[in-house]
Amino acid sequence: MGQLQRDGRTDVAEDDAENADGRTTNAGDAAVESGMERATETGGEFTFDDVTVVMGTYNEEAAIGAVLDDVDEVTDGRANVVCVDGSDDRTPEIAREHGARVIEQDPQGYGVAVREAVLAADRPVVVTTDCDDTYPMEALPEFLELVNDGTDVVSGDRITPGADAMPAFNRQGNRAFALLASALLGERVHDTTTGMRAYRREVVQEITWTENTGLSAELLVRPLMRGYDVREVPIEYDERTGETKLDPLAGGAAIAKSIVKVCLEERRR
Ligand SMILES: Nc1nc2c(ncn2[C@@H]2O[C@H](COP(=O)(O)OP(=O)(O)O)[C@@H](O)[C@H]2O)c(=O)[nH]1
Ligand SMILES: [Mg+2]
Repeated sequence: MGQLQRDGRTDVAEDDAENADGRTTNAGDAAVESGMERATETGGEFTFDDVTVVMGTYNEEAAIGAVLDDVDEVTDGRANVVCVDGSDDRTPEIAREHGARVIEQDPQGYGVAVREAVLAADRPVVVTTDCDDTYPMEALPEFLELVNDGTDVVSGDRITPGADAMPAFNRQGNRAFALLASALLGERVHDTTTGMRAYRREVVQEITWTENTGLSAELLVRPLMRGYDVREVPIEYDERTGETKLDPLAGGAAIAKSIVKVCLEERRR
């Protein structure tokens, strides 16, 4: 998949070269996505100008300023940001002050928000994160580099480095979800519920997403089972700013159910 995409970008570069000779070409048609045009200008590699960072935001006024500042600092203000917001606090105002695009949505759960957010991204590389200051935006350059190496989905693995800041119950639960998914997938995955990933946008657009609390696991499992190039990279995980929006018991049960359902559906495809 990644190889095909890289080949596509090379073709565009050749068309542009022909154009420089004054011959008429379809370079404009070939470079349907402006991100592809930009990628050719930078030697076929995506830059942060090609990245949209997306998140669901639900009463995160204590954290959102720091998260968006980090995105700006790490990407030099070049990544754009989409927040799908269900807050009744100042979160959306703070997001807009930071230049983010805010899509308002009644709060209906994590996956309903994040699905809308990934589908609203308008650049060729889509990064998800939580809006709680737990995920290391410093890892964005590494994530982008892996996408440029041909990886379709880069998944931040919190569990392997220890996730000391995660509540112990959640850590054990996340280990169990990863074991369950690994057994069903037939290959070892380490963190199925991480909120921080980078996707080539085609991946999120080509697949129909059905899960809510289990969306994060679904966003890993379906691409894996369809043969996309998915890679986990270890990331540090910080203590949350503000209150969690997920009930660990009910949420955990929903995630386990989603993993089984999605694996069975993918096997039957
Ligand atoms: N818009 C919207 N965002 C949500 C909803 N539920 C959770 N979120 C956001 O999704 C992200 C993940 O939720 P979080 O509470 O961090 O879950 P945890 O990481 O499992 O503790 C956070 O940025 C939340 O603000 C919702 O119903 N609507
Ligand atoms: Mg979180």
